[in-house]
Amino acid sequence: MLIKRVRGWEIPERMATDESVFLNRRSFMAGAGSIAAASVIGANGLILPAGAQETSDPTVDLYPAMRNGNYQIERAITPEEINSTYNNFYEFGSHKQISERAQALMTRPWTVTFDGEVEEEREVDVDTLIRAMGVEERLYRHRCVEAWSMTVPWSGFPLARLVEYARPLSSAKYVVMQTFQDSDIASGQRQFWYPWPYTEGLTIEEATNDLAFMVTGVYGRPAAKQFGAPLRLAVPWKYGFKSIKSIVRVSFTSERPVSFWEELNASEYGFWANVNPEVSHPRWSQAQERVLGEDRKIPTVIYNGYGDYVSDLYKDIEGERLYM
Ligand SMILES: Nc1nc2c(c(=O)[nH]1)N[C@H]1C(S)=C(S)[C@@H](COP(=O)(O)O)O[C@H]1N2
Ligand SMILES: [Mo]
Repeated sequence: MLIKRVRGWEIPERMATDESVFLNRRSFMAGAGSIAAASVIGANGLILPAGAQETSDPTVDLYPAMRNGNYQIERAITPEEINSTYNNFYEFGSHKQISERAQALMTRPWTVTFDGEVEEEREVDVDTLIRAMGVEERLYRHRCVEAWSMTVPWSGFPLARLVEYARPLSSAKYVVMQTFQDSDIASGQRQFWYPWPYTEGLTIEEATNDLAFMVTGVYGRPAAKQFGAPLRLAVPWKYGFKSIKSIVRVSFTSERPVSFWEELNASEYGFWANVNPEVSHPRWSQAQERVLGEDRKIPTVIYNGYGDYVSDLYKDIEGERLYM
């Protein structure tokens, strides 16, 4: 039973029609009450179009942030209208049209807990954290394991800066992040067969690589909720599921964590999940990707084109399952 129900996950839509229709209807029924209550009323009482920002974001003055020219790319930025209405955020449903439902997420006040193998455990208000870290803009590619891709102008700060701020002990080998858990607003979390809360992890070496980025904004403004406000990860050399959204906890461990996907189906989703066109997913090829908003496919590139930044991270562990 379990196996049958989870088959709709992360398989291309054309292969998933039956399960996803079934799941959508069920989770829509479950979530309908909270959508009506919270989706479209802004903090100022105005009715907002789906995906609009609350004008009250306390960090709004930090945007648009200065673009970091080291991360330019030769690809068109995915149009915001498309990107903000085609999202993976299973907390709000196991399909792509979750943007309206995600407006139920209350992103302020928001605290982030730092714990595990750190000098001192602490809880920090997200706005205090964002101001302490500062914000810049970077253009990054994003390659979902489902073989679609996009190009996004993220704003945020290097994860390395956050690791330094957290002051991990030298025994810490991994950084583990977790998403909020609240099934009253996130109807997907009532789907009990998923191992909530969403959990992801990186080695400290990966987390302190220049490319690893904590996202606070998109398209020159604070991030809309469906993108994983107020704090999400972007690790563009890995499949998209590593880029965990709406983070409430950052822990440091000496043992490798088991992430949400790995827990669900370790034969298809592993810890490393580096993009590699030559290593197929058990159920489909990873050789090409569908460009979101464009009617074409392009070849996928090893490490999603970021090999110059990250290939050294893996040179001594080539025996591991690096590409799944
Ligand atoms: N908490 C959480 N984070 C998540 C997901 C999710 O379902 N829940 N989906 C992941 C996947 S599979 C992808 S492709 C990206 C999608 O990001 P986007 O919606 O901004 O395109 O978010 C990732 N982060
Ligand atoms: Mo994904």
